Amino acid sequence: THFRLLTQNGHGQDAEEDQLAIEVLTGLSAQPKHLSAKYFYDDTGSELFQKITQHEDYYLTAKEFEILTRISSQLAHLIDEQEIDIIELGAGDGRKSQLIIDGFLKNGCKVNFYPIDISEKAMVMLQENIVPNEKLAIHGVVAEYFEGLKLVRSQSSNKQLVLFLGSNIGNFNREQSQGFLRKLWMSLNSQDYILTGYDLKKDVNKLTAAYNDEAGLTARFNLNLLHRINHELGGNFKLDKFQHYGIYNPILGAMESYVLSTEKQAVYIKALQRTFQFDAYEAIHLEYSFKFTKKDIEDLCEQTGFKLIKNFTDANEHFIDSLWQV
Ligand code: AVI
Repeated sequence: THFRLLTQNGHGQDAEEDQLAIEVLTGLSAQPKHLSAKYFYDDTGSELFQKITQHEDYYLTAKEFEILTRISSQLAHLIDEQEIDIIELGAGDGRKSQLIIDGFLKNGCKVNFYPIDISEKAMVMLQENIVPNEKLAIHGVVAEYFEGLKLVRSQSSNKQLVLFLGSNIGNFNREQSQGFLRKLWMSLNSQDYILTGYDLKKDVNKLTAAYNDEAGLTARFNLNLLHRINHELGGNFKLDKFQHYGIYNPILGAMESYVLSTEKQAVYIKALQRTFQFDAYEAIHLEYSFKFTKKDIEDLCEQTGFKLIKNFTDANEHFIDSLWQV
């Protein structure tokens, strides 16, 4: 197996730090305060997230594993090709990708695997987890989703299967996910496929536990964003004076993550040359994790131009991987 790392010109560490600075300035000046979950995934954040996915309380990953294990050969028969590009958006550690790749390899299909992830750390973990095979070529892309997709599509003309797993789509609000899927539909060729993972609406206690795991990994994961700001922008957040708070909003149908300032305090951020005031128990909103019904998924498909081929679910119907075609 050859592993090739694709990166783009002009997109480096500096640009990313500027982006983070702008985001922090905007978000901490706003009322209510917010920061984007996109910035969770520095090296520490990516490692913490990987640990979350292996924790029992965070059932999403295990359920999707169950689904992908069951359907991997079925998928390869449904998409019966000699050669295919599998493009994964937010590939993470590659353990799920492997299941799908194996189905195609067993079916005699040559696979070009293009994992796209904003975390270089994720790409390294992935490289360690994917088993080499002579019919498999891997081209890792460290980039944001559409930047990466554009880069990949400029290099190939095979039938494409885009993977967007793990309920990554849940981190968009309803409008953003529509926009995202429409953009995806526009950038693919007729007959290409996408397989998207959706976490389903369910018992609130189950949902709440998944975002407040016993081991405190989710708390560390969220607080790590403050640590990242300290580290990269010269902030002086005291992490022990902030508290993680994860709660389900049944009107939105989303888990919401916050960090709360446990006392009145000021935080200085050197790169911004600014001090931000926090009231006691003031919140910074960090993340939405939207949850779906089957109907939500069907509507989303209809609204974004795709054709729904099949919904695959686990035995407890906690999660759906939905296969759509352009
Ligand atoms: C990556 N994403 C789908 C995760 C989620 O469930 O929203 C991120 C996460 N946040 C807290 N735990 C996991």
